[in-house]
Amino acid sequence: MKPVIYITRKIPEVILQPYRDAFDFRMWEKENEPVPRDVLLREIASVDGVFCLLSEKIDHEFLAAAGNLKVVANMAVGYDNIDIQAANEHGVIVTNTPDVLTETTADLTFALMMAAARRIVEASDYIRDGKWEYWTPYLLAGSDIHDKTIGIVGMGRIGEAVARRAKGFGMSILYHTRTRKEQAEQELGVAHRGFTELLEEADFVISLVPLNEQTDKMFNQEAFGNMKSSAIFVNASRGGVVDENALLEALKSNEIQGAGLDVFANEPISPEHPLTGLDNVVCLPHIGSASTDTRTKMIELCLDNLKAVLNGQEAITPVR
Ligand code: 8YV
Repeated sequence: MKPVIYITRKIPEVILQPYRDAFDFRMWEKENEPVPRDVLLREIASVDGVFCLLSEKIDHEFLAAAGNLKVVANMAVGYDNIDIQAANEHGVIVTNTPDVLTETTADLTFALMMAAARRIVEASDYIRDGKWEYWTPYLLAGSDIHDKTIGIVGMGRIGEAVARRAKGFGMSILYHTRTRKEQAEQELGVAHRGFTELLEEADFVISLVPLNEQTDKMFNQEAFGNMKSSAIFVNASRGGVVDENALLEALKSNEIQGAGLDVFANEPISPEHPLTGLDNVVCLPHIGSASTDTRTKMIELCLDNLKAVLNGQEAITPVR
């Protein structure tokens, strides 16, 4: 009997095909709709492995409902949807998808920063809305990126990849992490700062920290108050690291100049979300790693992790 894997969203058959010798798959067949919790809890009762997305909460309730479960492969580098301690207690191995998405997510982070700085979305809408009647000297004038200071909060793999891009743009690069990254300092010429100092000095503040107890709402009223009034805040990690009410107030009162947001505290957001109503904010639907190639690599890494663990080998990218 082959191990049974439950997949919580529709995955193209062409990707699953090479793994069909190894597994029996059960899948939630809808691409655009998350599996309802009661269906999920029922489905996992007799499976060996689960392939899930961030929208699935892997907690005590889930783990108790999954009798034979040995491994959960999360299709994301972040795993704040998973209670790792609970998984450990249940003897369930958890894997994530680092590395394969680093460059793609850094591309998007940089694009979001540039879009917010140069008002790309606003400018595109300007034409679509039929507003472009004549040219004026300061028409849709934004902020320069070259020669400015970028402050990266969270200097992991994606942070370093953003720093490499910033270097190419001639930016000064500051970073904040709890422990200094001396190798990155030498290789990329980045300079470490305390959180407050970074906020005070940076023209662009980029959040790339994972969400955990220490980072929960770390970008709060005080943090936005410490930023320059010309600062642009970019969040490409998790919405939970931001106090969204404080961000909204900072943007409305011009305490900061703009924001680029790929992530929100409660996703998905609707057009009624107050942050979507501001011209100085670019909002994206959590597409950091969303290139076709990278998403395929992420799916394959999940399947390879499931295969390794269920064959009795070490997981390729375990979370501990
Ligand atoms: C995921 C992400 O693609 O990797 C992460 O942590 O946030 C994204 O890259 C997305 O969350 C799908 O699960």
